[in-house]
Amino acid sequence: MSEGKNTLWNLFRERKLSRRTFMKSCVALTAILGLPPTMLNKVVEAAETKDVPTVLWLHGQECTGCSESFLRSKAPYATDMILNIINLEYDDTLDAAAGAPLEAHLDQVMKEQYGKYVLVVEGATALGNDGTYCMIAGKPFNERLKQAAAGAAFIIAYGSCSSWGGIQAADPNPTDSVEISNVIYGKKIIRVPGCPPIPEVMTGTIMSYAMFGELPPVDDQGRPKQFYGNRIHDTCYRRAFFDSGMYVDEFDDDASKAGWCLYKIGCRGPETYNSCGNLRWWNGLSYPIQSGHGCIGCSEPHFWDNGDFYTRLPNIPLPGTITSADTIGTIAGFVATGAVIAHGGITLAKHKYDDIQLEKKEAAEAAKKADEAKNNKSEGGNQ
Ligand code: FSX
Ligand code: SF4
Ligand code: F3S
Repeated sequence: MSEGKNTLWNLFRERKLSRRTFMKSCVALTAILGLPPTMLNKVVEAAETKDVPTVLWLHGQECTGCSESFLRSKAPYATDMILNIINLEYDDTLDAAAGAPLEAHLDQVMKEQYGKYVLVVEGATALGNDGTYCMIAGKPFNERLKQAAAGAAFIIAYGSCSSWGGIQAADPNPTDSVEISNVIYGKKIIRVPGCPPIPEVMTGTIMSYAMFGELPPVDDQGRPKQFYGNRIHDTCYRRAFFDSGMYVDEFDDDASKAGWCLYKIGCRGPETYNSCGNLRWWNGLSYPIQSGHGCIGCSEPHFWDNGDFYTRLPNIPLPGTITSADTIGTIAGFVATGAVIAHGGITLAKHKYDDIQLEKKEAAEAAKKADEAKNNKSEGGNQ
């Protein structure tokens, strides 16, 4: 593949896709690269002149939820990404081919594109019993992983399993499973953790390399800063309730129906770094907290072993105070919300909460009246 031949624009033309479709993909790419709209021209120029990257995608110990998440990405659509935007040469989960011919193809691409391809790895790798707990095409996955890593330009650990070991490395870790960085040396590994991760983060990382020859800036854990710079708690739309001491005490209680903060039923948002509150899933449709469940910290190292998912984090202080959420929650429980209702969002939720209480009271009164009427009637009938 020579420089400039296998460009995004050429691929679109070969597939008889219109300039309009090409431009729409460039707009989507500009957004996932986190660039302002004014940079669209630069993205278009790069898409017309730079070769699309060859990607090899390996699967180790995992549930394949990461691919499930990726396949539902909409900005850009996963089909666009796989068919038009990257040159996906191997993915043993998605490929129609299988067995020896597919493995031979992988060998060929690794040889021909040595030093140039992007390696995406889903899942952890097993060291126990000489790696035989995870076999791919008759060989320990661990061997295939090291072989593919040797010729990669860089590696993306896609998901918490390849990033941190994930569920199979959780106590008691019967297969001696480890994160991929434990067996790969001297290579740049970008971590895109989450169980599953947000697909646009990986797309953005690959395309930033493809378009501008640069990887995005990463934090000290190797995660793209742009996507892992904030806590879930910092972008949470329920945050005003946390700050005001308005908490759900148990699933399905009235506070839960009114959308209050989930901290007390185990939300780990205050200690978890990810972009769920901004990007969400399925084209921005939802994420765990929006569905009524606390964040379980799925992008953090060893989150399966970090304690019970439904026990609250201890002593998380409120912003600018030394008061913990527990203290203010207790106060709020008794004092209700004189100062609290100044906040517009809170006021609405308080009204909603009050409405629920009123409805309950009215229903109880109606039931009581109905009972009384029934009793009066039967007493009358007995006379
Ligand atoms: Fe792990 Fe991914 Fe969780 Fe599952 O590939 S990060 S168990 S969503 O599938 O590896
Ligand atoms: Fe949101 Fe959880 Fe923080 Fe509450 S504790 S504001 S639900 S992230
Ligand atoms: Fe995971 Fe928490 Fe986001 S559980 S999906 S990091 S809200």
